[in-house]
Amino acid sequence: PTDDDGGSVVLERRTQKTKPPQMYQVVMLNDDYTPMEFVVVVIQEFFNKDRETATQIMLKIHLDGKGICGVYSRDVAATKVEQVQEAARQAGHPLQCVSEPIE
Ligand code: NFA
Repeated sequence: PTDDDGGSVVLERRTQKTKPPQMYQVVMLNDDYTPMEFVVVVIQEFFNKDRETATQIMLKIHLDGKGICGVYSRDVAATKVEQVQEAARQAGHPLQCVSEPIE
């Protein structure tokens, strides 16, 4: 019996292996027809905001033409966009939102 480890070598990892994922903001767009109340409910429901925060975001979109509802990984952002589009379609409103990479 010796102290020999059989020659295996394990190098210490001194740098991070993975970079954080690219993040995507979900941007909602203003239109002239979707009711403000519908937008507030959608933002509360799909972006997990309280009513006060959802109202502030809705008003920002209404006044500026667009606004960020949240920031997520690519897949989650794409799902949020689909959920909003489906809810708007079902309700017969033209509400639109898009996902775009940040930085
Ligand atoms: N501009 C819409 C209205 O006056 C409200 C709205 C806000 C629509 C945010 C879409 C996004 N009824």
